[in-house]
Amino acid sequence: MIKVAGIPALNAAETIGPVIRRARLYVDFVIVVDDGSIDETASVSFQAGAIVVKHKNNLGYGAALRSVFLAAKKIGAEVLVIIDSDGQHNPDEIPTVLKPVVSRTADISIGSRFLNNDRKVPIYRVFGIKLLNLATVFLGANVSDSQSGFRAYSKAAINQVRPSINGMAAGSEILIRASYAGLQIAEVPISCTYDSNSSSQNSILHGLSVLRALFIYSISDHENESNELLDNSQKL
Ligand SMILES: Nc1nc2c(ncn2[C@@H]2O[C@H](COP(=O)(O)OP(=O)(O)O)[C@@H](O)[C@H]2O)c(=O)[nH]1
Ligand SMILES: [Mg+2]
Repeated sequence: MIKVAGIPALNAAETIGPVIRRARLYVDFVIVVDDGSIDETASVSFQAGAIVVKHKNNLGYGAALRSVFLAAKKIGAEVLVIIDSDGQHNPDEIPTVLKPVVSRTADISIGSRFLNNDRKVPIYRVFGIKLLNLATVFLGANVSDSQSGFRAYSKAAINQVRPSINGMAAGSEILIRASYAGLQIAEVPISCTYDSNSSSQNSILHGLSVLRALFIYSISDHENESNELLDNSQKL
């Protein structure tokens, strides 16, 4: 079974090296999508042993995920685990997150920050995440951590649920699409650390932009979507 890790990254040169090196212990290939970074993210990633896909400009987290999915498909990934570039996730938990997908009990496995008792999520974030969970549930996917970046996908999920949203709301969009496609979603407990460098944006603005994108997604017409997605991906 070909296992691949994918890391969407923006200006992560200081943190991504150890994430890649540790992730390589658990997967066959690591793909980094450097989304228009202005630092050494690409060269640090290459030196750490990753396959590097570069976007000329910053297109957003969802666009980077789309490129991860495309690259994973090209190299024949049978399972794909996505992990953040900023060191907030523990790569030693990759086997835990992969397990439901590897054992074929689910097509998507979410590493949830809300399933263990010693969670360290700051309280204002808990509020925001719960609100975004509600929006995601409302649109069809009922999970405890709709905003987690630490997830695993089966081959069916890689092929069927490529996101159309370019920004952070792509995480929710994938779950909504997966639910509609009848894919099974599982959640497993993960740890997650927080420090002053753990966020690239103000969390209130981040939350509001996700809500806004989900609202626009919910009222937009999803007919001919697969064609649009193909067009988008060719532009990358
Ligand atoms: N490719 C890409 N990755 C991004 C972008 N913004 C954030 N990320 C990555 O997505 C992950 C989560 O972003 P972060 O800002 O840390 O979110 P938070 O931890 O939920 O506040 C990190 O690994 C970032 O490097 C972006 O515009 N493009
Ligand atoms: Mg972060």
